[in-house]
Amino acid sequence: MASVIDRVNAALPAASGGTFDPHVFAETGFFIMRGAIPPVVVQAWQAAWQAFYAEQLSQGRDVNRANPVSLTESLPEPLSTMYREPVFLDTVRQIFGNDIALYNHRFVIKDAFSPGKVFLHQDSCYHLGKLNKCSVFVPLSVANEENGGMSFYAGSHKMGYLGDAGEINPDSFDIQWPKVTPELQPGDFIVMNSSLWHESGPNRNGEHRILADMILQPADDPTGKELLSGSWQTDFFYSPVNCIRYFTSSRVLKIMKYEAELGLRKPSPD
Ligand SMILES: O=C(O)CCC(=O)C(=O)O
Ligand SMILES: [Fe+2]
Repeated sequence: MASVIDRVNAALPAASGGTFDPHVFAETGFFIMRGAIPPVVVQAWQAAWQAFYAEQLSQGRDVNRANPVSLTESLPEPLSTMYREPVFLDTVRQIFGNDIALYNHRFVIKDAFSPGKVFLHQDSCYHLGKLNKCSVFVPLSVANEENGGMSFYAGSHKMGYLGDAGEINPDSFDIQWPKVTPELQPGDFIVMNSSLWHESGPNRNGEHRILADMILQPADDPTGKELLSGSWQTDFFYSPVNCIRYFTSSRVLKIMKYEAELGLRKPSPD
């Protein structure tokens, strides 16, 4: 019988194209949709980004110290509602069925203020609610090896949640998942299982790498923010924001307590 790595390698050449294949996605944990967004739509998003960047970001911005690539400034229309574009929902319906909600929408960018690498990780350990989620990454620039494009460890989502949050050491496992760094053009997008291991190198050529990252999930998850397709399948909700408040004691609260005791942090959460 073929090994899981043989199956992942066999599926990889089919993980990119004009038609989404949910069986390939289940093997590889990601799928690259090529030229799938209508050009007029992408051009409107690019123009909105350029105006927003020139007016509000180019002179300096509030870089998130915990994750520099994650933009903190709030997005203007139409960038703030990109996730409503039908092609994303038509694609994700093939994974989740018809009832789909938004978990989060943000931009992850590499410009002069955040040119650095992003260490190898999976996103599931940072999410609240159910684990059945995926990211849709939408490039508004070219994204490749030279400007800090993302790499994916094909099949690694099959390992599930690894028990902690942080930088994964791929050499600590017997199994070695194939790493791919696809070049993306505006008009393409990538669907990624939130448990898939991914990373990105530094921006070496200075060409801005601009990606939207919308996280979608089935509408039965009580952390849903906005219904995007079908109907809600939950009658209660809670916020995924500032999750330390949900704990009387936790790993993060302990670190904060120890840092305060060492004089490294103000006693109250900042
Ligand atoms: O921007 C990148 O290259 C990756 C960002 C990412 O994976 C994250 O913030 O979770
Ligand atoms: Fe990530």
